[in-house]
Amino acid sequence: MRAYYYDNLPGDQRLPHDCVPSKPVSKETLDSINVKYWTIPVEGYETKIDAIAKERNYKNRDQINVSKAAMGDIYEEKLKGFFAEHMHEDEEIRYILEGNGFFDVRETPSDAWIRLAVEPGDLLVVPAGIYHRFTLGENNFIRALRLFQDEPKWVPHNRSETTDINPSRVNYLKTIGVGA
Ligand code: KMT
Ligand code: NI
Repeated sequence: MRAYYYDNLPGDQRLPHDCVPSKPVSKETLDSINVKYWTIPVEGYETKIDAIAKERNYKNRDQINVSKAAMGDIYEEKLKGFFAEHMHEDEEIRYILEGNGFFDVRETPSDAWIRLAVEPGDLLVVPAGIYHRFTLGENNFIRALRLFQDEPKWVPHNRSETTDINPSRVNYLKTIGVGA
């Protein structure tokens, strides 16, 4: 998984939006905002994912196929929802099986966007309370496993003054050592 600062230039969200020259983001920087990732080969992934789910106490999972063919009429609307800056109240794991895309996560306190280019085999832990968004890449397709600790609370809370004081957000800021 490549991580770099988003260029903030207008244009198609599906393009890489890498700066020129690129500004790579280190694992330490990702650690500082509590974003964890690792790579697990897709071939035979089941055993390893099962072990991680067990170790981190994840009880539920589903598969999401983001493409026009799989989603039909709700495709455009879903894509818009994914790309609106939001947070979730629970930690969630994404494991990419096919296709590709970009998760943009906010660095705090700078508020800069960090772009995570995900591809098959990438496993990403999205901490509760982090502001983020998602877009497909240019091939318009991704298939991913979504792992949830408890019941899938698949509710995105779009960033606002209300989410700034959401307990999950406040707790996230405390975890990364940034005063709310
Ligand atoms: C999110 O949290 O926005 C998503 O999980 C997007 C779709 S998963 C490929
Ligand atoms: Ni989300």
